[in-house]
Amino acid sequence: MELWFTEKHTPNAGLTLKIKRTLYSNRSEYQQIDVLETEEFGRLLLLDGLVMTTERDEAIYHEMLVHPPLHIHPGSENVLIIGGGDGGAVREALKYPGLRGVTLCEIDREVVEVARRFFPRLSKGLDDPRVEVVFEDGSKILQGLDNQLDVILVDSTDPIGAAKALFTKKFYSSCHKALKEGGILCAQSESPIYHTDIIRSIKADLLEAGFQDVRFYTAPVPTYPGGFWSWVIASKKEIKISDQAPLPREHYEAMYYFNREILKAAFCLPNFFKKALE
Ligand code: AG3
Repeated sequence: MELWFTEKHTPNAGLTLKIKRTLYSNRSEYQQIDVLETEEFGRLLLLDGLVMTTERDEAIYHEMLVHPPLHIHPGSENVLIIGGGDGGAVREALKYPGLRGVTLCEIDREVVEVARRFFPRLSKGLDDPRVEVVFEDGSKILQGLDNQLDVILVDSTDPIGAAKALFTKKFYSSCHKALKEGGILCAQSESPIYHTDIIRSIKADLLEAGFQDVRFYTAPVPTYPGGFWSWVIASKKEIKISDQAPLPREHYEAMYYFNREILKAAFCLPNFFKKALE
């Protein structure tokens, strides 16, 4: 018997993967969590039936969530990651020698436990002494923070359920307040193929929340809707893509997707995306 998993991206299209076996399946306090072993993409993490990450293409997503912002704001000392309980974003952030501390704020303790058990390549950074893991609602952790953070990274699910609050003007305003003068926010911002309405409202809300410069960039993520993904950087001052190389050379060589040419190229948007943002 053959087992196949499908995530529907619209009522009429989706991604289908052949499954070897189910490794984990449980309803946590917040969501349904499943880990499946696929033929093509290695282990697959699902939250509420949506693809969060796979062993084969996670590096593209996590490198592209972390390195563009940390190259645009080199010298960052502290990073707050909201969501991202699998640890992939933490792993990438730890590559910066100047970094003093990373706080991971994940709402669901069970996601971190599952990542530690089934995705050691992603979660390995969580035990680093520079990392603090906090189990809290990402929209609440910013309360009371004022002018304190260099970088906030939002590694959320789609804007449904618990993550909905992370796509609001209110949340962006508390990020703006929590960030230092030159601080930046970088968030995953869904698929340019299917979610241009969401992308447009992210842009409008970030500008209304007070950010001076808001720019999107893209990369392919084969297992996400449309196979093509976007991220947004919001800055309190003009975004400048510097020529600095803040990482030790061996990290650039070992990366799967990111390099300094990609850093510039990723901000060049296709016409349909530019028009959607007008
Ligand atoms: N964060 C982005 C997941 C969005 C995917 N959406 C979907 N499959 N419908 C994933 C967390 C990885 N650290």
